[in-house]
Amino acid sequence: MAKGQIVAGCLAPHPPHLVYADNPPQNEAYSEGGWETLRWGYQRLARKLKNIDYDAIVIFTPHWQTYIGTHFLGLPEFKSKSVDPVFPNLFRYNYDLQVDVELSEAMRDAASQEGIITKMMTNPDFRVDYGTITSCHLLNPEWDKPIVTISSNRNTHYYSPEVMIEQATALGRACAKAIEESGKRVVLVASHSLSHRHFVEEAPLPEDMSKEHIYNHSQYVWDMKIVEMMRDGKSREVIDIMPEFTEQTIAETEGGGLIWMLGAMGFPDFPAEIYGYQSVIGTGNVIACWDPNDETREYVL
Ligand code: 2X7
Ligand code: FE2
Repeated sequence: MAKGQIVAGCLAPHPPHLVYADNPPQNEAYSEGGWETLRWGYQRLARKLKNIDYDAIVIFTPHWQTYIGTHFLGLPEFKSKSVDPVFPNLFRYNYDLQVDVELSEAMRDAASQEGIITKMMTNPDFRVDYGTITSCHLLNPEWDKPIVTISSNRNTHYYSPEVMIEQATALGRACAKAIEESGKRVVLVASHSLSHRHFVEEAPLPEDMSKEHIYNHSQYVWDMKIVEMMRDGKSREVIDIMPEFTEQTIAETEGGGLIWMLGAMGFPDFPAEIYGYQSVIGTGNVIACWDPNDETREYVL
């Protein structure tokens, strides 16, 4: 059997506003559009993924928060309605998704061997979080690949950003080992924004783009610094400054997704493809992809 491999790693932000703006049949809310820079960037990345041969998407989300250990989806199908607790007016999404349980269990076993506390989610009534749904919907609107969701255990808050870096790197290493042994070709997804200060009052029309802008200039400068390092292939340096970045901009990197993904990919030193940057209710969001294949890696933006 050929060794399995990670065929792409995506940083895929999940503001539910992007699904709302797209008006897919699964979502109950109706919009007049909005946030096109991010949505068009997602469409371009989705087209790229269509041309890659892969078996499953493995996604790490900060909106499935587990305080004791790391949990993995553990049933072949989850079907329900995902409602954003903060934006139920925008996101009430009916999903019916397939899970690669074999891969999920293999990653869980490998993580356990690294000393990480783990658990499989086998409650059929479990509601999959909106982070998973939003990023997966935008990367693969056809939902024609099985997924695995990995929860975020709250090391940054429970201990410190440094402990999160250690633990999420170990988890990434374990997942990479399991993927290699599985013989499968896998797309990794870190589902989160960058800077995360945001407005607390919604515009009367949420998609009114005359009201959308970054929350403050300093978090924009921080985001641009991170994006520049990604473009320059400095993924280790991104991790090195992450504790300070996370503290200064209350960044959603605190959940560990980007650390996990870059760790699984061995902290790539090739440039990330950048597909777009835009604010959503003041948060900073970049869509990026690390393509380990020198022949298909592109200079997108
Ligand atoms: O979860 C989110 C997010 N990360 C960013 C912006 C808006 C809403 O929800
Ligand atoms: Fe979020």
